Amino acid sequence: MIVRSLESIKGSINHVDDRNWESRRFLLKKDEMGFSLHDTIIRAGTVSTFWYKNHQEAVYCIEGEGELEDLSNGKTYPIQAGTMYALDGHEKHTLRAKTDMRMVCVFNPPCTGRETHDEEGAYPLLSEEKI
Ligand code: 9YT
Repeated sequence: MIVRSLESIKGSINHVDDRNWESRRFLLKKDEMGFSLHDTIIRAGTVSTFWYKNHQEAVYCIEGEGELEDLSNGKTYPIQAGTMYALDGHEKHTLRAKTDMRMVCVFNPPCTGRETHDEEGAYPLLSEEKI
């Protein structure tokens, strides 16, 4: 069994800080669960375009509000605490955060640890990396 607290992840190697967001990564590939689990804050006022070509991602918003735009068809969706979206088609998308948004994210295949977005908004498919 694996038991981890957010407090133990804050400030560790599994706390990844990027310009528009910070990600506290609870479970990674090396945990061998078949997915990774992240607690992410998207910063208020930021606009981010992501395109997970190599991953599927489900995102459950538990705090804050913003807007999601599916760039494959131009549709927009309000996102607030209690709303989930799943990128089952690897959709390129833009997230506009009105407030800080706290998101619980699951990635398949799992992230290995230190991924940040490349210039296209994707995470590379990294090989197994024991940190
Ligand atoms: C919602 C989203 O995709 N945020 C970017 C960060 C990512 N979820 C992560 O690595 O936690």
